[in-house]
Amino acid sequence: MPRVLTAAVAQMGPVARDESRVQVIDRLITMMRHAHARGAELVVFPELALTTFFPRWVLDSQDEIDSFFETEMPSNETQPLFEVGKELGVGFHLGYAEKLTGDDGVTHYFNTAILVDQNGEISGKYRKVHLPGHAEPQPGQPHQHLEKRYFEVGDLGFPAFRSMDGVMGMCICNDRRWPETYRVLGLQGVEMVMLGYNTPTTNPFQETESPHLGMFHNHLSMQAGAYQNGAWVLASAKAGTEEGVHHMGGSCIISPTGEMVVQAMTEGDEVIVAECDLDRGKYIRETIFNFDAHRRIEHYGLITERTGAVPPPEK
Ligand code: CDT
Repeated sequence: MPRVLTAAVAQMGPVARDESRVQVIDRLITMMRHAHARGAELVVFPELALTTFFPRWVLDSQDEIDSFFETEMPSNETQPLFEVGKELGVGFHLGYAEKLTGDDGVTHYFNTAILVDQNGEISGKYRKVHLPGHAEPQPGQPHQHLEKRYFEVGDLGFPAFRSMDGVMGMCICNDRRWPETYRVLGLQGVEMVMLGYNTPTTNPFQETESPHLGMFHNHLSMQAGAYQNGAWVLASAKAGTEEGVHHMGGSCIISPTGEMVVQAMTEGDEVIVAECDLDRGKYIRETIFNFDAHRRIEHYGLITERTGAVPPPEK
């Protein structure tokens, strides 16, 4: 039985600071309906899809910070997206800021993504591990990137799980640049990796890099991750100029061969669709990247607890 999942990536244009959840959910539902009309059974929405990318600001009021977070999923405002998904038989990936209070009474804040199946049930959750930027504001910068201030490092690892007849995994934005992300999922046999991103076109903390490399590195990382683990990668940007900061588009669907199957052409709300054969990467995982047959972790050298780069001593 062929396992072909027709999947869409729904790129978003900017979300304004004063845009309500209801307005954003309306945009997502419109794109979900377009995706369904083109045969999609799954739609991938971006990182922090429900609000503007608030970590660009130093926010002092806890009430204001909390206003960007969801305390339940679905909530009154997000419920319609779950209902339309169920009615149409379309699953979806959604990134959002999550606030929860643990059994210990401590409040936690995560940059989170969920996968919702075609019955409107949450079938997987991931919390971002690689949080870029800083905890403290950086002086003299045109905008900040304070993910380390507003979020904790995710506590769920990189779980692969079964949903929609496939082995699914998720990561979020900066995670896509790290080979470990895909390999940890690949070691669990992942067949499809979904992710969202908010990537400023110019990184003020990386001024030695010419801007054209931004899109190259975006796609390079994901195409390598796809090929080296024989998995589909579906990536959804929040793009365009949001509250004065320009973010790259380039949302795409990449096959397990590492090939770019389809790519967004705009920096606005845009739906792209591909037929994803979940068995397409099987030959890769059984031949060139057959981990059991060829991976030689015991020969990779000494693995230490050190965290920084330590070059060998000079002769
Ligand atoms: N959202 C996110 O993770 N963005 C980062 C850019 C950080 S620039 C300090 C990314 O890797 O795309």
